[in-house]
Amino acid sequence: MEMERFLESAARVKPNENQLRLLRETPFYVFVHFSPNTFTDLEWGTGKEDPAVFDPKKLDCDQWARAVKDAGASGIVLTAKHHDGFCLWQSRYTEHCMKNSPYKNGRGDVVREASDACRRHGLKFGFYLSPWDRNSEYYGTPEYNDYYKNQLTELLTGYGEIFHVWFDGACGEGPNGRKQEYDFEGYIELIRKYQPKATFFNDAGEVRWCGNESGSSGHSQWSVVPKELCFLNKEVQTGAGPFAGGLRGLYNSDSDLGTLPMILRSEGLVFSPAETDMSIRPGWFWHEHEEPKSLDALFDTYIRTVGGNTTFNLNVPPDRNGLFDTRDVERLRELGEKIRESFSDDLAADASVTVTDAGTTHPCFVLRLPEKRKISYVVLAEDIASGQRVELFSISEGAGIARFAEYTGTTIGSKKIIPIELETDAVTIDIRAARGPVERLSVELY
Ligand code: FUL
Repeated sequence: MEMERFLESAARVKPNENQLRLLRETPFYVFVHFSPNTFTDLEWGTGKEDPAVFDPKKLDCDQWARAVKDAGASGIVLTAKHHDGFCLWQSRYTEHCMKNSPYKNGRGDVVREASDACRRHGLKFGFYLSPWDRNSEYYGTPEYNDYYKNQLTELLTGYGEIFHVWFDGACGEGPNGRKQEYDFEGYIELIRKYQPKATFFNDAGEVRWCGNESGSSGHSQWSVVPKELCFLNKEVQTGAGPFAGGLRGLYNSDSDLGTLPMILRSEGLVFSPAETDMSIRPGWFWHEHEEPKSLDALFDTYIRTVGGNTTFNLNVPPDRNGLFDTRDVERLRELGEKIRESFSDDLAADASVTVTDAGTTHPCFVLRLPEKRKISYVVLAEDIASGQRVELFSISEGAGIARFAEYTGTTIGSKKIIPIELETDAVTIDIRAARGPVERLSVELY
């Protein structure tokens, strides 16, 4: 009985409005890594760079925005400050910022230009503000948290609506050799106060890291995970599992996060969807001799991430002129085209659907098409607003569950894209197990 009650509550762990908006409206966005590193050819700046090195002579954030739209993405997350501590805006709290860059004679503000361009092009805008700061003299002391909060407040209050705040968990040494204890809870309070519609990303956040930077999303990707993992997410929605107590050393790279054996041992569950971050190039920053990944690699990552119950944050770094590299712009255009082409003609729109065992934990959906068609993708989506439930499902060809399934899967969540090769006039989706009744399942066929 205890088990049943726990599963019932696990089936009802829901996203908050901001998480739901992110999953539904902005599942694909573009990270923009831009800092003195772009000019010094580094990935991690030392913090000792002369601000004068940052001089993007042809900065054009509209060019970024157009390329992002062409890719089919719907937002930008800009590195307002990376680990080197240089601020891409006119911060009142440091001289290590645009005030001392030759760009626009020290009056430039890249955050302003990027956020304005996003608005002009109907994109959402968010920012990355590195807690690790290799420049600030305060780093490693309690004053640093005030310094960080002041900067966070500048960004949260000066640039219109923010959709996503990216808190890098990296915590290295500052200029004085000390490490910092970050006051994440205080930072999060500021987001809630000034941008109540924004989500925040962190290893342990409201949106959590998928655990790698190579674009792989887990086999069983759950948005419902133990609070022990996402401890900065305070919206705990269940009591402890029936076998609580034994979970140790969870990390985002674990492949079994949120699975049944794990949640039964948790102290409580939170809704924290994963974000997959990956760069279009080997580095996060622009380096002349690096090339963008192939179209196939990017499209495949899109399928596995947006179509694997995670959001996709694809990094595209501007060059020294402040422009996206033409090679990357071309790749983004190709990617957008391929996504649009692959998912433009939903064959399920003309299908007649019958459901058996509707509203139970094991419904079966049969889609009959007017004629035989080639199917390359099955796209499934749970009604994520009411929780994530499906634990096992199969897809078979024909009307009715076949002995040999064409595909068997575990989780679905907000979107599951399944590449498949079928030529048929009927497809059966059988939900084999779920944590609670599956009232609705969206099925698209391409
Ligand atoms: C990491 C950083 O150290 C990298 O430079 C990059 O910003 C990546 C997105 O996050 O933690």
